[in-house]
Amino acid sequence: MKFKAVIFWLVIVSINLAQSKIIQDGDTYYFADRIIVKYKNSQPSLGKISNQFANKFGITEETETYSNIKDESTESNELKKIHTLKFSSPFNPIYIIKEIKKQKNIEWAEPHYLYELTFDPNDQVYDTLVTYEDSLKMMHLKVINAKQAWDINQGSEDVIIAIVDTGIDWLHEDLADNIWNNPGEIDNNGIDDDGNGYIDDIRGWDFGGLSGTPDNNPNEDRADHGTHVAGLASAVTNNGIGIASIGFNTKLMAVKTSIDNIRNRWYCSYCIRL
Ligand SMILES: [Ca+2]
Ligand SMILES: [Ca+2]
Ligand SMILES: [Ca+2]
Ligand SMILES: [Ca+2]
Repeated sequence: MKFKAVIFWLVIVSINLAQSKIIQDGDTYYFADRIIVKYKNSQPSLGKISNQFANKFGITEETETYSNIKDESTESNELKKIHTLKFSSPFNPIYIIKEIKKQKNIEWAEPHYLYELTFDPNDQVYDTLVTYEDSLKMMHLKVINAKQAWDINQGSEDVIIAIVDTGIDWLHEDLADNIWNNPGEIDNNGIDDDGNGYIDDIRGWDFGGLSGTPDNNPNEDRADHGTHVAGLASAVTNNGIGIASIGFNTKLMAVKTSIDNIRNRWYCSYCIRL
């Protein structure tokens, strides 16, 4: 049997995580000293596994994998059948899994996999968090688990986010590369080239204008709100400066709905309250 076990022995990477060794098999990582099992029946216990098996593999600890579940729904009761088994023997978990599946009460068994988070932006504020104020600036990313989401999706240039606000400073060093440019419009020729009803709308539109008259320049008249919101949505990220943003590969369209130098009042195409 020992010779058979050698077949399943993979290189144990000499890294420790909370004093547990991790096995690397190609791009896959899993704990070397534990497996996850699901029992077929309820109220599982170590006694459901034969003593011979437990002794052979040195099973030392068994815990409910989802121990914080309190309700008695059908789904929860199924999750309660999932347990983590720790063992002290040097066998590879893959081999133990193969053997434990022969136990009649085991529905399935698999390694305790580890998933590596690969993206960690280097933006100055995100990376250093040297001050309390910096940590507040980036707290929203932690609250929404942005780091985990970035490993799945970081936004797309095909997505254009219209920031309907007080305009955007599109020359801002942490925004400029993500500002949308209207591909159907030729700048400053006095012609509505794309026929959308707006002349020379290169980066968006200013519905408020200087004094209530719309214009084609939705630049924020003063650093206030719209530029901030644009940065939260799609500041250039992993560029070593400024902040990290949520969907940083998306493009930003400036739709200014405020009148220059007026705040705390609102304006729209149909109504003005000043
Ligand atoms: Ca146009
Ligand atoms: Ca034009
Ligand atoms: Ca303007
Ligand atoms: Ca940045």
